[in-house]
Amino acid sequence: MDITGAQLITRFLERQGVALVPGIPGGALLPLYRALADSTLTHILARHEQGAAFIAHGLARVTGRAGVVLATSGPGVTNVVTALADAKMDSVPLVCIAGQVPRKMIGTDAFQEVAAVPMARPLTKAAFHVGAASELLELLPEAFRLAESGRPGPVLLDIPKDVQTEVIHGAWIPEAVQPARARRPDPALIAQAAEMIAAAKRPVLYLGGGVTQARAQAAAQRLAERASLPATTTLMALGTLPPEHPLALGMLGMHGGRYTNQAIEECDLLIAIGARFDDRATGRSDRFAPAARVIHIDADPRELHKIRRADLAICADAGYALEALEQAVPPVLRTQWLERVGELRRERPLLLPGADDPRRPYGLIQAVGRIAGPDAAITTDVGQHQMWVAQSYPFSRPERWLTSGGLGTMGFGLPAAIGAALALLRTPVVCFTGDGSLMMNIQELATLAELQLDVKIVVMDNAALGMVRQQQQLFYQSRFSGSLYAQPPSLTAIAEAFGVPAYDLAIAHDAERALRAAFARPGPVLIRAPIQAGELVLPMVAPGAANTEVIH
Ligand SMILES: Cc1ncc(C[n+]2csc(CCOP(=O)(O)OP(=O)(O)O)c2C)c(N)n1
Ligand SMILES: [Mg+2]
Repeated sequence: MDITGAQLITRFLERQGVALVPGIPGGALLPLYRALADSTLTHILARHEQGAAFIAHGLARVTGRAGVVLATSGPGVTNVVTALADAKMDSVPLVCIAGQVPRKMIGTDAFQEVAAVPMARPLTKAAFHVGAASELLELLPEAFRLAESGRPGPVLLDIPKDVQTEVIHGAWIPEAVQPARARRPDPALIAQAAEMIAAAKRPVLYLGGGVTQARAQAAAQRLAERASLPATTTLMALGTLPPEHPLALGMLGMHGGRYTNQAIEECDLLIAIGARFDDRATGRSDRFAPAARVIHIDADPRELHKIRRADLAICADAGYALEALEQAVPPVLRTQWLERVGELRRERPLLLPGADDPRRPYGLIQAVGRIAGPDAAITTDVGQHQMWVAQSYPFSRPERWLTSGGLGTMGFGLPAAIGAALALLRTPVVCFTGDGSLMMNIQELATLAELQLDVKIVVMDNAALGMVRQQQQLFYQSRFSGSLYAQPPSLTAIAEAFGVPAYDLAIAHDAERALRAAFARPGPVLIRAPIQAGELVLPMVAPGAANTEVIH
């Protein structure tokens, strides 16, 4: 078979089961867009490449399979960089297909030439320059294999325009690749871990995004129940034990409950699974879980001993490891420790002031939780609203909770919600955002209006970069520098101009009824919820402090 590089790309994507490809065309990618027009793939025309890439995040984070994003050379691919870095931090499988100037022009500062591979290399699992169309036969499946296997992550393919038009004689369409999970755990190490768990008096399970990635929620719950292990989750794993679960300790770290951080302070064994001891979770790491021995299980060997020396380190897929541990640990009751945890919960509860008032942050979030129901997918942007949601939303499906955890990228929420809604047709999708963050990819309202997806955008509008304002209030003598908007625009008018109907809770007599009305309306809706600029996210551990030195 004789086909061009561009045709090979689209034929392979079809075979790989990729149905949706967000992107934006440009000169260096036009041969691929020509082939796309003849394919069964559906192109999602975003309005900014970062938006396209975060739509791919939404697809990938919800389905667990690689999202694909198309970007042209030069500014197209530089616009994608933030989303690649975000995917690396949060272990999201992503394949970026980027155009490049024709081979003979590389190195001449040609129009829209950027050295994409060296730029992307530190931010990706792998970045490949495709030097000839025939190399695609290997590199296309390799890109997907790398993106989806072990600890997932982003991969970049840099494909010159003339490689896209080059004919490959005697070509074939490579077989689709299946994700290869990380290895099974060594049984001898699992036996050791089970012994340590059985011997522990005050163990705590510390579950991270790797558990979500492995879709191992049920195994995590079973292990916790069998061995009576109170379990804390990182931001990335919220919902693994829903808040009402008796063993759920909630989120740890900078904005975690005081009882949660105190339980970790007192634990004698910390069992970290698919978690990477991120500084937002651990606080000052040399004072994190000071009395504990540590078992650390992770798919990525580079995470083991990286921040905290583990007493027992196991390189394995979180799901396999949880299942093996469940088989290996003896059932125990641990009455004393669970009583102590109950006491901490009563003495140092996570307070949610205003939880019954839908005009205040926690009350708004809880009202949305009641209306959206347990199957909804939730995205956020970055800031106070993100942490209020993390603290108080009734999460029960971790794979439907999408937030930019490691990189903390403002602008993530709206495009990620579009991606989630494309993946989960007929499931409600809620994007909690801030007035600052929404502005960073607001152009994707046009994409959303065009697609008419069931995305409800809840903008918590405090006319401020609230999280920055909060830190300035708490740590910089309330000198508000660059964190307050002097002339906030009308977000409802902007939404309507894009073709997205808008509701303003500022003019609603009954906020919860207005919310219900907005959610009942099919298709996209933006809901503006005014929030007092002085509302704080508490508790808070100062950056660099120990988790027990907390402002509350
Ligand atoms: C791209 C980007 N730039 C800057 C920051 C730093 N930052 C973190 S939170 C925040 C404020 C976010 O404001 P908003 O979206 O309105 O949320 P709020 O905190 O007010 O709820 C800023 C500027 C960031 N996280 N991402
Ligand atoms: Mg704000």
